[in-house]
Amino acid sequence: MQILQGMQAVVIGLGAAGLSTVRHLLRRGAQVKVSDRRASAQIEPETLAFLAQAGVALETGGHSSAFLAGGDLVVPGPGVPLDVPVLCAAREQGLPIVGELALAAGQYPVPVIAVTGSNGKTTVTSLIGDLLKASGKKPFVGGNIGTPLLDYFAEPEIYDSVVLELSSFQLDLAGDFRPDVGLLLNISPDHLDRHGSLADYARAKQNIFRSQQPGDHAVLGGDDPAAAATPLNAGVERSTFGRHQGAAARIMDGRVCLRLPGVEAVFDLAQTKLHSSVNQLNAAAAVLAATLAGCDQAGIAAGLAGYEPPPHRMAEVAVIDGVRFINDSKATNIGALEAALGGCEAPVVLIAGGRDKGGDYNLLRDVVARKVKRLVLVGEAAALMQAALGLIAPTETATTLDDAVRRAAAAAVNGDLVLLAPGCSSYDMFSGYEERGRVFAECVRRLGRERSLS
Ligand code: UMA
Ligand code: ADP
Repeated sequence: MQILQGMQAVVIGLGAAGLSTVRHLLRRGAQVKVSDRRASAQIEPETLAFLAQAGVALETGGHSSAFLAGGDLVVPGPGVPLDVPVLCAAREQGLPIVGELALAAGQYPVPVIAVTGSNGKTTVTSLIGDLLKASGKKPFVGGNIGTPLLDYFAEPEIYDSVVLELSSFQLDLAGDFRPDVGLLLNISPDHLDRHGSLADYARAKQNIFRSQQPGDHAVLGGDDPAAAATPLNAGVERSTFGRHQGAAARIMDGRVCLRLPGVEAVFDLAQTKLHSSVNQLNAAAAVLAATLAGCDQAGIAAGLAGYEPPPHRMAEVAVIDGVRFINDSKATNIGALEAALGGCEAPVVLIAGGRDKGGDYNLLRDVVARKVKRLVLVGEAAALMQAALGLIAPTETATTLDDAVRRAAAAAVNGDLVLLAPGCSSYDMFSGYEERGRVFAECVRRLGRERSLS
């Protein structure tokens, strides 16, 4: 979507992405209005001062269709559901509704690598960023990972490449966005409360490839049937990663074996922090993408060796009386929980639950039967999970996370794992997965101190 001088844009949602969009539109010479459902007292004073100084009209306390008057386009933030009344009104008025990704489409003057999938996006995006840096490049790393993707345009001269983590919300409104290298890691049920069906959610994810042209690269998680079956445009170069035969980045015995036309290399993950079974997959995806983006073997090896995984993902918190306590608070959907359990070697006491996202917990029956010796449920989804899994493993319900940790510790013996992998969002009890992970770690450490005193 070309922004022309003097166009009037209406931004809906003044979060991190919305504010970045406002700044971008102003840089491009548009007139900008912004609407947020929060009361103005809840908006940061510096944001209010910036908007006033830049002459941006602000509507607070909700979105009215009257605020659309005079607008040429509407840009909702990624967290704004596409069926809210103000967007329905915009559609009725024939106003284009474009996302931040559509605004960025065709604008990055450097190679773009974009990563999506239900799980592993943040790990793969940050790892590709590290592999590029270790190869001497200067990537902008942003998108759903935290730094809004339009922030690139504030200082484009300092970057020679762009690495983006993209959510299904962002890809829903992708416009003509076209990555040079696009990655679809896997597809499992997530955000069905917003997308309505798995088919619609998968379609949003597959939008990452919709505008690709001959010579562009599509990297697919070949072990994941839904990702592997993604249709691509004619002439797009397809390659896969995983444990299957024929993968361009194949995992064998804890190593990534890379085979592309003119390139053969092996990267051993044993001495890196990417040795877990899910992180082996993430490493293979990142190595493949970085190679397609022109990194050499030495840079990739150095990047893998120095990589520090982001927190709250399969992180060991403590070992108490021979029981390992693992924080995987970021496992916020069923696919992540399944992958976390699938990679556990010891008997697991699983702490799960939180706010339900509309997925089917019956999909977990097989892995729970194989790996879980006891299930401790918390939060709003406890009853739904109990109904699906209560007959598969001995199950109990806890009132708080502290209660859950104590119950789990009581059920575990030397050699077991206590795993927090909720399979749900955290918003019923916490401000986000980070707070949930921090509280879990505090509860575990407190228990450790009490045990050492007794
Ligand atoms: N708002 C409205 N009306 C609505 C909904 C929200 O006015 O109907 C307002 C809220 O009052 C708030 C703002 O919109 O002021 C929140 O905006 P947002 O939900 O679009 O989120 P941002 O703060 O802009 O953060 C977004 C991403 N959030 C979502 O997609 C929900 C961040 O991903 C991302 O890091 C950031 O842009 C920078 O690119 C977070 C996320 O949870 C990590 N993503 C989901 C996930 O990973 O599962 C998709
Ligand atoms: P995302 O950004 O897609 O949420 P993260 O890298 O933050 O992905 O990891 C989120 C959760 O998914 C973690 O709990 C982690 O254990 C799990 N996970 C990470 N990589 C994968 C993968 N390749 N397949 C399945 N689950 C994964």
